[in-house]
Amino acid sequence: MPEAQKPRLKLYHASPSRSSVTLWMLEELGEPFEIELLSLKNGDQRKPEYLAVNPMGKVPTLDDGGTIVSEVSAICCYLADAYPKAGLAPAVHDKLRGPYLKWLFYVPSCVEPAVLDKAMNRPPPPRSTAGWADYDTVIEVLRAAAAKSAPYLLGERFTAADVVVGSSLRWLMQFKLIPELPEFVAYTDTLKKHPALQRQLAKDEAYARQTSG
Ligand SMILES: N[C@@H](CCC(=O)N[C@@H](CS)C(=O)NCC(=O)O)C(=O)O
Repeated sequence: MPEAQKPRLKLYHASPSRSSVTLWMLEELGEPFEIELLSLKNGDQRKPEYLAVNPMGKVPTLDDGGTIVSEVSAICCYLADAYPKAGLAPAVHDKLRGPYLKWLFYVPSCVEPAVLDKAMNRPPPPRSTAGWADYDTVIEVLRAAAAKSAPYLLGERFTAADVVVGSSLRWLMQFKLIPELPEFVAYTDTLKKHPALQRQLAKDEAYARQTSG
């Protein structure tokens, strides 16, 4: 594609992976974007050219016209703020901004480490030292949020927080890392009706085929 016609947004992506959350986010955003597909199996994420954009050697990474952002929740937060037309983030002084940010970052800060503690059968660190609570508490907080969703975490307003929390719940239930509680199933079933999520799932299936060989 000639340089002048290239979209501003580029996602360094691997499928299936946590990067799929940001692919869904881009689909919700409705802006043109391109994908640079990495094969984790082939170790593309550890090649010098990729380490230059993300020294952690992890996907995803977003390049927005030269602004580089990594970390799933940071990318979703960035996109929602940088492209406000899509209405995926409450404004800074909106009352919903606080809970929005909390849910956006609850997944990497609390859900991931607590679920990993349990999945790896490792004793959780002492409560007062760890930045997350024990697995049961973390899951109960999520369950209560899903039970209150109407139909989204912030009520009628769909936001980037639903992209992050919803993706995490779907993925964790699929891999049996959290129980299929009726509250989680009802909430994620609502999200599955989003055409943007359906587009992400279809694209990821095709990308996974391309890089599985
Ligand atoms: N904290 C990172 C985690 C990203 C991550 O763990 N990505 C995995 C795929 S799910 C990865 O790139 N793994 C490849 C590797 O570690 O070599 C984020 O939120 O973006």
